[in-house]
Amino acid sequence: MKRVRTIAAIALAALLGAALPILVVVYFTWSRSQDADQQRLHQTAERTLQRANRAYEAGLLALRKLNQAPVSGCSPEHLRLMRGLALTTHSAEQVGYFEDGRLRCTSWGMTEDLIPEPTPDHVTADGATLTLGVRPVAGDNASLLALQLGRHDILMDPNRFVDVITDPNVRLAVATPDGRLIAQQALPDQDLLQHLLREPHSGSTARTLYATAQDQEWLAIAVAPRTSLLTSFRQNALRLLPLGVVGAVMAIAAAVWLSRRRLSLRNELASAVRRREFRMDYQPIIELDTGICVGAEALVRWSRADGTQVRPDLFIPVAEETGLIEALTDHVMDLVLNDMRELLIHDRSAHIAINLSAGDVSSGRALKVLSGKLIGTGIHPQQIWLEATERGFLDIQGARTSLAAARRAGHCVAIDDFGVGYSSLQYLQQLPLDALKIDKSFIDSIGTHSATSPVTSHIIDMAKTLGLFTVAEGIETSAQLAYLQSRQVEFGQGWLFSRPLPAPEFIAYHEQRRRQYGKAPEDMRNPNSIEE
Ligand code: G
Ligand code: G
Ligand code: MN
Repeated sequence: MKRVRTIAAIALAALLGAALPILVVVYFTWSRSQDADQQRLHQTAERTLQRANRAYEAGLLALRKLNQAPVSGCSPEHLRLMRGLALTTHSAEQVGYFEDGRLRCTSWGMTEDLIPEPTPDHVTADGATLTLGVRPVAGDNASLLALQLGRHDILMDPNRFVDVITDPNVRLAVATPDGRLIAQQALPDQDLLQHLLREPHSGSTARTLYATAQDQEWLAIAVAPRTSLLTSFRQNALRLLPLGVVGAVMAIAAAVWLSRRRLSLRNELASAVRRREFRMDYQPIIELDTGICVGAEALVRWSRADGTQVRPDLFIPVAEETGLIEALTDHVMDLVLNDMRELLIHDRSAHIAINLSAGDVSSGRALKVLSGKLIGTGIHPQQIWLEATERGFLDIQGARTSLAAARRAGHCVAIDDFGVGYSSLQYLQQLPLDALKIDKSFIDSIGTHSATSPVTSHIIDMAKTLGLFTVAEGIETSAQLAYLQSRQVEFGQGWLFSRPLPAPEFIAYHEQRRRQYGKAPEDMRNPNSIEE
């Protein structure tokens, strides 16, 4: 069940981890595409403006030449000149000449019909006039634009004004600055067009992007549907998506790797517990006053099949999570009793401290198991101390019951890693304890500052007030030792004395210390011990 839940949680994390890079890429691609398209559209509007101006100026140039030519109206030279300019001016379809308000002749020749001079729709800044929807005298009857200056006019195809090479999805329009439409490429949204003619600006709607460009003669409008945005988005996305995919794959790989490591650690731990692949190290505990080795703390060691060591602070939490801790604690007890039986029988003042996990403490199960295992070994319960961390006291009622039972059975009970957890003084007072182990972090602070951490001193005072004896953990320097001795801390362990040792080495160490410092005094024993 736990496994299924872990896998589900990991899968969810992997999914989120994978989705995030892709979403980020999509978002950036989208906003990049939108910006890029808007910019491109604006450039298109600018180019349209230039195109309109070129067409207009070509017409204007031709008109000026005609007006300045020293020829009499509709003379053969005049007609020839008009025909020549109609042919050479790119945007011109027809050139015309007015006299007395009538069109008298054109580049096609003399006019029979008396066509009146049109009423202009617009006057340009150069003083030329524009008339929309004019039909030529000859040729097809397309609706043209008449540009007139003086007596001459030029009929132009308005499409020349929007003759810009661009994306086929982009539609263009050109108008006068006051909003009179000159030409358009069938804009899909005529309402939008009207709006832009009244109020030129750039922007977007749900379905389109649009941009305008303007100078003193013309207003150019470019409109693109968002579908074209989508294509450029797709192109951008195609370019960027591999990045997102790589990110996603990396996230998934990391999640899978972590989960497999976690799951494989669980599986490996389960089989290690089944196969009993653990052994114990023993870190000597020294009476600080005399230097005698009074016992050791048993520390579990797991060497994997490949020879690598896993630290207990890594696998103990996993064992606690998976319920393997009970079997592991049982195994630890077997190992300790087996390793230390001879030493403990030989030296009744010696003890071994066993670490209990939180579950072991609150359930009280470990104690029953221990009592059963001790029967027939010849080891006194007084020689086995139990260490419980503050996490074991969260269930204060359960802790009190099982600790009291442990003391009744003759064991000495210590609170481990004191000061780093969340135990309150009130709890401490309520618990039936014998000893307090001062965490290494408080010992570390001794002598490193000009004044020793007041907390360390406080913890020592507190232990004394509560009638507990103290064990200092992680003593590394003689300065620390001197301080602890001056504060009458009873016991200590640490690299200054010895690292955790395999059983035979610890037995040798213990023996050597005994010879060096003499026999342990009787009061080294558990104050609760019942003498036989
Ligand atoms: O010496 P070492 O690095 O192995 O200790 C790491 C931590 O692992 C210690 O703080 C101790 O609380 C925990 N630990 C060591 N051995 C045991 C054990 O046998 N049982 C439990 N529950 N914890 C242990
Ligand atoms: O159960 P507990 O948390 O007390 O376990 C003690 C841990 O501290 C073990 O991992 C042990 O190897 C480590 N240790 C013991 N003495 C010293 C010491 O003097 N210095 C350092 N750095 N670690 C120590
Ligand atoms: Mn400990």
